[in-house]
Amino acid sequence: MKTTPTTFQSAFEEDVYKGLTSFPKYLLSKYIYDEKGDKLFQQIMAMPEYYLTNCELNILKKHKSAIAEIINKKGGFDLIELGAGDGKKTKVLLKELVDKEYDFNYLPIDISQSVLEELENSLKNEIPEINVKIQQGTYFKTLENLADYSNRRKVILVLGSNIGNLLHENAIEFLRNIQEAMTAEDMLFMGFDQKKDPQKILDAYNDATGITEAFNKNLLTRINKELDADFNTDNFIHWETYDPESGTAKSFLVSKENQKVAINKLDLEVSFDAWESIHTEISQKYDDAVVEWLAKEAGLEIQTSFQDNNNYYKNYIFRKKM
Ligand code: AVJ
Repeated sequence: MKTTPTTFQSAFEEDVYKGLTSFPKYLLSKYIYDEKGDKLFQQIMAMPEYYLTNCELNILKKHKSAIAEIINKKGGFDLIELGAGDGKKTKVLLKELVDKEYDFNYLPIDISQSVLEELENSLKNEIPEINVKIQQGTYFKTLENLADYSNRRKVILVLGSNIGNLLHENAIEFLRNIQEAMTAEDMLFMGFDQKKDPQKILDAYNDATGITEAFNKNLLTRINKELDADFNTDNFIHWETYDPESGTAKSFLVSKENQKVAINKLDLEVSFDAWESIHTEISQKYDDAVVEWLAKEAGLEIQTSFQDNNNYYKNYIFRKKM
């Protein structure tokens, strides 16, 4: 029998080892996002089936004036965006804030420095009036240091229903971290994908063109590349489920056959039974009751919310509960 190595060279190595030696097997969805994963996610956001992007864009377009008026107060503010990405949706709001001549700085935070630099450059061209200060880092680290680089009233932006990758207990912890960085005057503006026709959700996470399949399988591709492994991605199928009771969409990779995979850098051989699964991602769907509960657990309360015409998607504004 193999013993667990006591030293790993990275969190990735340790998490892959843990996930593939557990029963049932799992991998963490955050590791999908290497350079290739980032590109595949961009493609997902452009697919017609992936309704989330357009819903949120439409909400911002339709309600930009009302949103801008709510977040502006005397004395100006810092608009801090967690996971800024290409800023396509944010730019709608930024333009509105500039048109209204509000006094604000834009502080986008992202894990990827190159994404941030691209965003900064595109803003220089498209909305040169904005005062931008990019910040590379993870959500948690930057939240801890928020006070160091923002000394004005804070409006924190988290778009894209990114919270949906977190189990409720972790979502509460994430919200609690934000709440602790907030004062009574600060606001949190956040997108939550809503419960809806289960078929609509399944189609968004299992497109016929196979982009989501490639996105999910990028976990295996990345392990092959970085950990010298020999996964044959054709030996796995992408499988999506949605439980309308819990509102949880779950992604799996399912082994089509009995097979062994060598992960040389971990000195590990992983055996798969035919039809054994690897759980890879959750994409949680919400309703008002669940969002209210998450907020309450994190010491926040909902000030107001905005939705699209179909009620597929909602953006909530939270305040710190005093
Ligand atoms: C980036 C977490 C919002 O769960 O909808 C898209 C990631 N996974 N298609 C989501 C994703 C499969 C996405 N988030």
